Amino acid sequence: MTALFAPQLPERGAREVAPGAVHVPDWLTLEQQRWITGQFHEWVQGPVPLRAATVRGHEMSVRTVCLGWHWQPYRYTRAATDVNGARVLPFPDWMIRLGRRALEATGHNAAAVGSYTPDTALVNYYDTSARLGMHQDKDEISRAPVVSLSIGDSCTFRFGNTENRAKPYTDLLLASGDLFVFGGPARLAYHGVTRVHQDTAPQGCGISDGRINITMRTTGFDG
Ligand code: MD6
Ligand code: FE
Repeated sequence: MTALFAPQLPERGAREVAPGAVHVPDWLTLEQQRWITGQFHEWVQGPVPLRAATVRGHEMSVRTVCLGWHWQPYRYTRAATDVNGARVLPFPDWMIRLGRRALEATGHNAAAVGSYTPDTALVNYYDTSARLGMHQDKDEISRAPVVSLSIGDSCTFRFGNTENRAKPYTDLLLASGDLFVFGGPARLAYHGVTRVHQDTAPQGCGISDGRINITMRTTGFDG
């Protein structure tokens, strides 16, 4: 692979945390954050509600609503057969465009940007006590980058290695409006959320309590 930043200049403030993993603080404006939060309030109206998935007998503290494809441990389906059986909302076109801009902002080349067609979004809601254990995102067939957007309270995000949940890892703050992209050699890195920082959501982001995180992905599935 050629250097990630070779073909074009990354956004100001972009930081490559590890090869293929790029953090862009303050990528979304407050107005964009507010608009996306408005969409979130519509998505949770259904047909599939926010729900805490059960993983190996334990309910997750994070609650999720999906677009395009429904994620359930550890597979994707069109219908939320582990919730209420309803088909999830379609993946919105604006999110494909936003995903492409996210790849552009993190130094991906024009071919990667133009062909990026995410088809699922996992939209997570964290209250201030929610956590997300170290995991790999590997239920997708495609290894196209994962684009992550954060809105609301900031969190401590633990970005690890591709071998196991243990060290070495890097803890960083993901704040409201931040972009994080996992691609290339970082695509299968372990990562998690160790804590959410209460009362840190900026005025005007659309949410005053808790944290919204959107990860868009390409499943690689048809139909
Ligand atoms: C979160 N994010 O930030 C959870 N996965 O709340 C993820 O699990 C994640 O941020 C893959 C790539 C980026 C992410
Ligand atoms: Fe993940």
